[in-house]
Amino acid sequence: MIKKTNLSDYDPAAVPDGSPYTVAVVAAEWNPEVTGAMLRGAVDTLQEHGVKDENIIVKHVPGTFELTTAADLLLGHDVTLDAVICIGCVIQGETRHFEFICQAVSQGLTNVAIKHSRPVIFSVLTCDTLQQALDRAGGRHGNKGVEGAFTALKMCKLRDECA
Ligand code: DLZ
Repeated sequence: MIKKTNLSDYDPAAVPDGSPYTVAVVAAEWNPEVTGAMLRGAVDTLQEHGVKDENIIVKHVPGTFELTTAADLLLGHDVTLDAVICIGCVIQGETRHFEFICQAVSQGLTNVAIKHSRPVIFSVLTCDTLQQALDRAGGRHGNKGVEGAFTALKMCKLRDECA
């Protein structure tokens, strides 16, 4: 049987020291009870792993669709930025908007990461219901903002190793 793991139950000792890094966290304002909890989880986790307060840059964008532009602008503006964690929550509605936003942001963030050769973390929930999202924003399925933070630090370390 394959063991299912919840990344929020991570081993803190396996996360690299964050003290050398500058990390931006961008959160979408749609579904703020979800993205706010993920943002807090991400920032708390970065701090717990040694990222200095002055090296944590928090920005907000109107919706998940805007995460791509924000990540590109931040990485283009600041060459000392080591990673961007992008936090959003898209919930299926009556129209096909959901599909277009999810497709655009997943492809868009991948493109931005490759363009700038720096980690861009996809902390975007794509859910059928608000409850599914809350379950993943500090609920029974952990906090995907927390997972975004330690993923960012692991990717920063990998980038250092490849320099
Ligand atoms: C328009 C829209 C819709 C319908 N749903 C969501 C959503 O569930 N989550 C989210 O973050 N944003 C949503 N948006 C807004 C888009 O992301 C975007 O802000 C607008 O289309 C303007 O570009």
